[in-house]
Amino acid sequence: MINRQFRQRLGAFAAVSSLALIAACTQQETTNTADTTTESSAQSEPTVADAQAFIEEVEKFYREFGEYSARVAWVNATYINYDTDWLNTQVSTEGTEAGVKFANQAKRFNDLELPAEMRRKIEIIKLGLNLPAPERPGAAKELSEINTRMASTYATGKIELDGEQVSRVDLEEMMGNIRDPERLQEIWVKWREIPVAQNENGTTMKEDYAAMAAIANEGARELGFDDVGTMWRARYDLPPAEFAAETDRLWGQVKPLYDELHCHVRAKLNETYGDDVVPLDQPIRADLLGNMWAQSWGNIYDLVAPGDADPGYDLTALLKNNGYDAVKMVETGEAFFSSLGFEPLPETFWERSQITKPADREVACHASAWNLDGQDDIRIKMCTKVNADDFQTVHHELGHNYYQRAYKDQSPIFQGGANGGFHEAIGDMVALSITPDYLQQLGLIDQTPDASKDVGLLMAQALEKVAFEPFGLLMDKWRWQVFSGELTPETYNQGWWDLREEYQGIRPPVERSADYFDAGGKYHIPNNVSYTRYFIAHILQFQFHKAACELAGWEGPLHRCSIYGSEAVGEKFNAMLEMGQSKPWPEALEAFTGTREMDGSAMVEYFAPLMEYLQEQNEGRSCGW
Ligand code: X8Z
Ligand code: ZN
Repeated sequence: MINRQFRQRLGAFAAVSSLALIAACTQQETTNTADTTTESSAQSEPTVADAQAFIEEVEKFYREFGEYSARVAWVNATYINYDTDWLNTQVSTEGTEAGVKFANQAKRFNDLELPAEMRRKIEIIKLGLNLPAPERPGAAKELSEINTRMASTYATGKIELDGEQVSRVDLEEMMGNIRDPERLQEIWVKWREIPVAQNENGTTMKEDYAAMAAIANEGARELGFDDVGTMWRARYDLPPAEFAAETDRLWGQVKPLYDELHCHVRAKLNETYGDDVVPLDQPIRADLLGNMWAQSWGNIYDLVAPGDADPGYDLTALLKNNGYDAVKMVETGEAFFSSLGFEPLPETFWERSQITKPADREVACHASAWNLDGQDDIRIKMCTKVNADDFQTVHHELGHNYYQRAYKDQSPIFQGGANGGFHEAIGDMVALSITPDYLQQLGLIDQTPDASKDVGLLMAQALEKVAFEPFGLLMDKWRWQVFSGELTPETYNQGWWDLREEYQGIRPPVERSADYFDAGGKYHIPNNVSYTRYFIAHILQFQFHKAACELAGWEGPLHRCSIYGSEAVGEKFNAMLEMGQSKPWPEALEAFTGTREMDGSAMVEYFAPLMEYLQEQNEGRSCGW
């Protein structure tokens, strides 16, 4: 959830201007300068020294008040109530106002020739806000109120099952374990009532979302972008249209693998549930794939396992039977990073993280990683359960924390991932090394399965990683359409299901009317976290893994490679991490992998033995939907 932190770091800017007289003067002064520049060319041309002074002012705000806003956001996310929502709205309003002001001021330097590093800082400042507000009075506050309300509605959402209120983390677990289609459908449908239920403000998340899109678009246009979607796509060191084409190119590389997986999974589900529930010529019912959003399918491994190639262990059971609790899961993740040569996590990580769900208050359970002071106050916030999914997520979140700490000496403007996909790929890349050999080293299994079990190992992995890609792509395709105006509140839901069918080949278990807002049932929509980052991360993590395995001297198949214990990999990895976003991402990619292109072929290579198996299995089946 890096993006939210970035927003909150911006949220800190304006706090200074409202706190100190000197800062208020600064604010006034800079506002005047910006106004005069746009209104009249009589103002003297800005110089490199002016740009330097401006950058230093922005950096000072980041440093001094990033911490303040991050601490408010942390308290809000780990103790949701009326007051912390109020505080968060306040800080976020101030941050948005300051971010808009700085983005506008940065435009003064558009035509000025600047050294590359300064030019990059100016461009990042212009793109700094996740959701810009227009400058008209009250707009930033309204936007912040809407966003806090949507985040709270999602985080505190519960449904009634058999007379009991059940929260999302428990529902997620149920979607993974239950095999009764009627029960799955019940949970699936009830969860999607939340985005259309009236909140205490008398609105629904769907209405709030439409209002958010209108205000943020107005803000984006004032900053010179077509809409918010264009602004989000502009963060990848490429023209926005080229970036969209780049994601389509990457999808084209892995789609053949997805299509084979889809065909096989549908056939196996048909064996379990029969023709009525899983017709062989239709998209797959979204509630049967072991996940609330059908985004990754690892939980139905047992239904699709290749009988003669099953590796014979279940990571969830291994963790449970070996006395792992949430803290031990995190310690195990830390030990992996330590084996690569990274410093241990600070004491404060253990004191201040939220590792399990507190019993007595509302919290945002969606996992995230934070750096509260831009230095060493790193933490995770999870509601960890002892299972394979959360073991993966622990590594994912720690990846964020180690990245944050690696780039802490960069200018605060450069404290971010080389692109959003890099930030999401670090921990996942490490988790690709949770191989049978590694589990044996941990003492979780006695013997490693032989090569005849590779297809089973790869199937489990593909259900997580390959199944994810079309979802990873369509989340923002949908938002790009919303922000561009191609979709309106009347067509939000139809547009959502059109994309779900086109890319994922899934369908809702029951007909969904235009009144619903099914996209809103996924965390990143009410929380405005862009999602293409995860699509990119799934490509990058295999590229990183391949480069790391080569560096470690591994000669076997990629899926059996574990970089555990390789300090040589750690050193080179760190060289990429400590760059933060100080250079265009191709340079960071090159520093670690030797190539400047994102490329799905490492993922395709990783799964090649499974592809062969799937093609054999699918022979004679009619695939597609
Ligand atoms: O949101 C996350 C992380 C936090 S950045 C837990 N992920 C996406 C999701 O849960 O939908 C990781 C995988 C995709
Ligand atoms: Zn993440």
